[in-house]
Amino acid sequence: MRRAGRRLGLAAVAMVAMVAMVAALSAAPAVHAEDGYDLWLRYVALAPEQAAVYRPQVAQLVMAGDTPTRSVARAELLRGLAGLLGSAPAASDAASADGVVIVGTPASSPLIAAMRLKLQGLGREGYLIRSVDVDGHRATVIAANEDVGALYGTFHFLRLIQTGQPLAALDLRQAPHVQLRVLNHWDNLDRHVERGYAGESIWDWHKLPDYLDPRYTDYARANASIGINGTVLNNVNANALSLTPMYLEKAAALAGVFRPYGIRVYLSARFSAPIEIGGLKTADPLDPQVQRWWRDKADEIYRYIPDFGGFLVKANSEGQPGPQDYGRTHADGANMLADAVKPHGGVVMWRAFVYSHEEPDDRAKQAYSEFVPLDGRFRDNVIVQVKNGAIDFQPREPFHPLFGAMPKTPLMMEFQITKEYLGFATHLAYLGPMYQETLDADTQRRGKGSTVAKVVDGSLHGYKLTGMAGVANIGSDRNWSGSQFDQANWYVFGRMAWDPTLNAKPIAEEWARMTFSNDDDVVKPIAEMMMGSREAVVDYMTPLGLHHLMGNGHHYGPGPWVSGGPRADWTSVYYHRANQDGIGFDRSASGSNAVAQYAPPVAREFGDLKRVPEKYLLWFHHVPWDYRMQSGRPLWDELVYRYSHGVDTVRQMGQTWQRLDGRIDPERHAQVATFLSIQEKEAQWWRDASIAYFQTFSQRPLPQGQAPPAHSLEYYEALSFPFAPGH
Ligand code: GCW
Repeated sequence: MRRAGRRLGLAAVAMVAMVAMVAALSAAPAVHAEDGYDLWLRYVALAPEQAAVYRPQVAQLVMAGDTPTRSVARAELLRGLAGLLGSAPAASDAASADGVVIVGTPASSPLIAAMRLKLQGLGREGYLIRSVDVDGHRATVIAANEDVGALYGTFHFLRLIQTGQPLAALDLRQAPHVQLRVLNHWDNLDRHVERGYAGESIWDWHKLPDYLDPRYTDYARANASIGINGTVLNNVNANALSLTPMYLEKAAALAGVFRPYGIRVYLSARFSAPIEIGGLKTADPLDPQVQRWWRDKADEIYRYIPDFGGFLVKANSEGQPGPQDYGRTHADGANMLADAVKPHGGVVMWRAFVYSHEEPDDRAKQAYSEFVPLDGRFRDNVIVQVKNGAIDFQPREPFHPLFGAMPKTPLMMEFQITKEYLGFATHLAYLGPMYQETLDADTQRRGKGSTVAKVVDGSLHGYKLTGMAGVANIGSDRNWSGSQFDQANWYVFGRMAWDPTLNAKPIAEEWARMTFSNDDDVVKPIAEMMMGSREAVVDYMTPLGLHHLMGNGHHYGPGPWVSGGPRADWTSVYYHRANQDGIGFDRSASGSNAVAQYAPPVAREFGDLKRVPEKYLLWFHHVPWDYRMQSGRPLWDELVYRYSHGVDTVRQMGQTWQRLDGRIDPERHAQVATFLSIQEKEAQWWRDASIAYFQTFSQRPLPQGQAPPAHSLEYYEALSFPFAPGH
């Protein structure tokens, strides 16, 4: 008896434990480790009062799920609503009660067809979301011309609920302002990610095409949720093997996963591939055999991937092969590839990040000098991809002078999402303000208001092709981007690619709501932190227009002393030009005259020491150490003040975050807190090392109250990081 009783007792205990476990598991938010994997698509339960408001508004779903895209949209809607509201709507064929959600296209939904909605002007990808009355029942319709529009509308609708917005009187119309909204993965076939700080490449080439990691689907969901419709799978420093059948089969498998989500696959093409994998003697773009090879290659690729997007090319830049190797122009090279993909509807994204073998008097001038003479000489399926600034993704650069300067050649934006120059994955730097600063910049090429955004969306010059690329910060880390907050940079890139006139702040807020909490007293401080964060990085790394002062090669940490090596324009001293007299790169008429590459009114402003915005001061001018700044301080003092201000801001960010303890799940809170302390340490390092170095030129004391660097200049110079990531 006793023994039996004891057994029974044990069994009972086990049973209770199991019941408890099952209960815990079904109360998903409580046990679900918040490691960041779910991104902004967490769909955790809303507050009961809030859910109670929404539930009757989404009681029924009328949506045919009979195409791959509609089926993923439907699954997403059910998943999202079930998570947010605790129950998914009932499927229905007709609007038989209040609270119906109707999703689809006129072709797929008789109800939508009967509504005769104004879908003109929405294109393939646009949608509308509207509160309507159907047979006397209150309903919400998400309608589009094509399935992919309905998918985007579905994500938008979910976002409304995720961020707690009312559904009662909706009247939204959305269509993307930009056609190609693409991620550029700098991922190598060995899974190393160039400038990647989030683990290895998410593409597990070795296991493809057979094993399709579920992560690929989540990647597609996340991208579709923000309107990204293209992905370049491989590094622009390309390996020709990506174009061989073995790898095309793998790329095709990925394309198959992405297709329902409206995402096309593109590949970076190595210009010398005809030699390396084609056995030809040359890659000369005017050679008929080479042209034939690329045409055949394109035909082959389209047999694997019928909706292949096209090629991205880095040519004659940083040692990459290109048409100039054969005395041909960038247009010759781009056009040859464009002709190869043209019959299939493909495009060529040809990068303008070039620099020649000969060292220029000013690297900032190169892209403009090489490309402007080619304006109008590219095929209509070529788009030239231009980095936001003329040097290289620095924490702050003035807008690239090419924007607005090629009216007859579509130009697309290239932003860097991965933070190669803004503290890798540990520094919190929300890039929304940086993207917005560039997009809002006025090229003045067609009078005032000729913003970069209007170049990019094609409206300034009537471009037929438009695009925006972001160098991805995605890797195999559970949190995708190497840190929680770097997810926001992926997010804001997608949102601004969809609409380059959006503001960074509301995007930060909506991201924070979906990612962390819907409580205003959590969202507000987070968004404030985010909004100030990039300026803080500028301050502690490269204030007042300084640039390219990072560690050599790996680009980790400060290296204003970097000199020597193969090319002067890979050093820091080339860019800051500090000496006893002052600091800064004279790009005015008395110097390299790079300002002349801007439209005259902009050139006059940037070229004039009195008018140039102080944030670009040392980008355009060499300025004496005692130059009087707007603050009244001499330049040297202002510089020191800026460095310190950057560090102080990071410290405050840390304090703000500490105050949110208990308001955010412990796992993510702790990780962010630790990263902020790393950032503070490294911000201090940047400040101290930079001040120690520049003081050897300024020969001036630190302003009152400013702490001296913790170590000697020799100490900072001796630090070495042979294994810094992403190199
Ligand atoms: O910023 C530099 C990077 C390189 C990169 C290059 C480019 C892919 O340091 O790693 O190469 O730009 O944009 O081509």
